[in-house]
This record gives sequence, structure tokens and C-alpha cells, in this order.
Amino acid sequence: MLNIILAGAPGSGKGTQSAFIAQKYGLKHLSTGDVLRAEIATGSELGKQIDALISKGNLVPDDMMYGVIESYISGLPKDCKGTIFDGYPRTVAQAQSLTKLLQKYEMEAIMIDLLVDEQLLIQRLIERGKVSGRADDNLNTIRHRIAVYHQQTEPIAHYYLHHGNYFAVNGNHTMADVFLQIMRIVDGYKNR
Ligand code: B4P
Repeated sequence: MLNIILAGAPGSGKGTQSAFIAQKYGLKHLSTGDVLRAEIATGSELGKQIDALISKGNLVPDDMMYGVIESYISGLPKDCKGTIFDGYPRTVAQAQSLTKLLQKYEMEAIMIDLLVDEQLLIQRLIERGKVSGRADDNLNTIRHRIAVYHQQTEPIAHYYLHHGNYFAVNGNHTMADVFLQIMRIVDGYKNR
């Protein structure tokens, strides 16, 4: 089974590359951002709480995310080829929970980190904001999301580096070029 944690700053291309990887390797794609936005769309009380956090560029609490991941992993079919975890974990506490959950089901994961210059991140998200309709794709919120990323998410790179399953990718290039770099890593890992 091939499990990939796709990490990176907001706008680094996690969602974009996840779609390519899922198609090429036949993996399931779990985007926690999409799960949260789907809950918001239901108009539930929980959705309203999530909306208040996301639209300001803040992360949703770890315990709320744990429920999402726990029910996803425990419900995986036996013949699943693996999962791309797109945007999860986003804190060291989430990384620790994911390691424990994967161990419980005798699975492991590699982390692929999309590294993109800040100016490019801002440019891409502003562009996306023109069509996405997402409340968090505006300049002030983007800046806050990037700051939250540096404070809370970036440290997970050290966590996976320490565990020996960390791979960095230069995400400043075209989508096709970034995908080529990812394929080299994934193919190398599969054939190890
Ligand atoms: P997400 O939905 O995960 O989205 P993202 O980080 O904003 O973007 P992504 O990196 O996927 O960028 P994309 O491919 O679209 O998170 C949204 C929010 O949900 C978070 O801020 C947080 O509040 C909450 N959340 C999610 N998971 C959470 C968790 N685990 N814990 C707590 N809270 C959580 O690319 C962006 C744009 O760039 C696109 O328009 C794309 O077309 C373009 N692009 C991509 N690659 C490109 C390339 N190589 N060249 C040119 N353009 C490119």
C-alpha cells in the first residue's frame, strides 16, 4: 500500500498535484480542506464553527480533525491501493496522531513537501480567488494563512525528516514539472 502525505504552504499545489497522483497510481484522495468545505456547505452548526475559522485563515482544532481521519482510515476497503493525504497533517500533534493511526492498521506513509517561494504562493492564491469564490483567498487572509503555516505546519517537516520518510520537491515550476519530480520520488520509493 502506498500512502502519501502531500504537504506545503497554502497555494503550493497540494490539491493540484494530488489529483495527478491519484489518477496515475490509483490512490484515494483525501483533502481535509474539501471535507471541511463540504461540512460548511451543509449549513450545520458544526459547519458554521468551521467556516468562522477557515474564512479567517485559521486551522480547525486538532481534535475535530482527528475524528475525520479516524473514520476515514477505519473505513478503508481492504483492496485500497493507498491514500494521498492532501493537507493533513497540518500540526505536529496531527502528525503524531496519524502515525499512531497508521500503525494501528499496519500502514506507513511518506511525506512529500512542496516548497514554493512566498511571492508565488500569494500570486497563485490571488489568481485562484478570482474564480474559486473561497472566503480565504484574499490578500489579508492569505498572508495570515502563510503565517499560520510557518508557525504550526512547517515544523511537521522536521517530524518526518526525523522519522526518515521525508522528501522535498521544488514546487516553483510548472505543474507538469512538479509532477515529474513527484513521480521520480514515488517510483523510487515503490522500487526500493
Ligand atoms: P486546503 O483546501 O488544503 O487548500 P490550500 O492549502 O489553500 O491550497 P493547495 O495547496 O491545495 O493549492 P492548490 O493546488 O489549489 O486548505 C484550506 C483551509 O482548510 C486551511 O487554510 C485550513 O483552515 C483548513 N484545513 C484544511 N486541512 C486542515 C487540517 N488538517 N487541520 C486544520 N485545518 C485544516 O493551488 C493553488 C492555485 O495555484 C490553484 O489555482 C492552482 O491552479 C495553482 N497552481 C498550482 N500549482 C501550480 C504551478 N505549478 N504553477 C502555476 N500555478 C499552480
